[in-house]
Amino acid sequence: MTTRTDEVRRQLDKLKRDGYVLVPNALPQERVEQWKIVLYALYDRGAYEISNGVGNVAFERLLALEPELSRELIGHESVSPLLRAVMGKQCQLRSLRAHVNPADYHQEWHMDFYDYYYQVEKSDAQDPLFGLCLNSTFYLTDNTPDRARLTFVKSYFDRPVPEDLIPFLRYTEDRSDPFQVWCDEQELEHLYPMAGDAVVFYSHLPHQGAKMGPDPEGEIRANIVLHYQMNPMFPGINFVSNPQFTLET
Ligand SMILES: O=C(O)CCC(=O)C(=O)O
Ligand SMILES: [Fe+2]
Repeated sequence: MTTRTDEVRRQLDKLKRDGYVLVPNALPQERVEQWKIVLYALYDRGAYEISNGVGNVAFERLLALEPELSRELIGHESVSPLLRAVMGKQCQLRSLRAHVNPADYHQEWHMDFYDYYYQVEKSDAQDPLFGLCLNSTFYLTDNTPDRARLTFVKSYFDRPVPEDLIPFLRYTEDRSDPFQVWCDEQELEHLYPMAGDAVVFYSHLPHQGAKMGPDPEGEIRANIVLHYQMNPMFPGINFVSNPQFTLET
């Protein structure tokens, strides 16, 4: 019999080895259905912040619009052992955003944390802290191999992409852009998260979502992405002043 502890250990091993792991059955179907109703209604009303050329439509304000549903996803029990193992008490929510893909969808190869390897230069500091981010992406529709996928470039968990590609680490719809071509040529791993599954991964890994054809009726491809960042000065750290008033003000 595989216990929950065995399962978490296996997931953590995979996360440590490759930088990504699929967490099956993270959300019950009932919750998946609730979220789909919310997102499809927002989409029908045109209440989204982004609609881009690769087919992603994004909702950025769910914390305000759906506080109860959103709150439950923050440090959700299905992914919290993984977040806890990597970030411990330094784990802080950075952003929560959902996507639907109503039309053709072939995402640009990207990292969510493009600047992970370039933080020293970007911060222009003598002793910068090195930030680290994790994604927990919850899928609301089935990504079966004939229908859709999430793909990672393998073996780039602990090394940067070749230096000559740095200028091309940005949003583009041009499939012949050098970073796009380079990713296509690497060893890849396709994940097929089903409705209710989550994928936890380091945000600096190159990845790409896609769908193959039209969605089944009433099943627009959808997901919710929570980014977490390391906060070394988390509120529980002992310091002479309390930052809360200042942060909120
Ligand atoms: O599955 C997808 O559409 C891509 C998801 C993604 O880019 C992310 O979770 O950061
Ligand atoms: Fe992403």
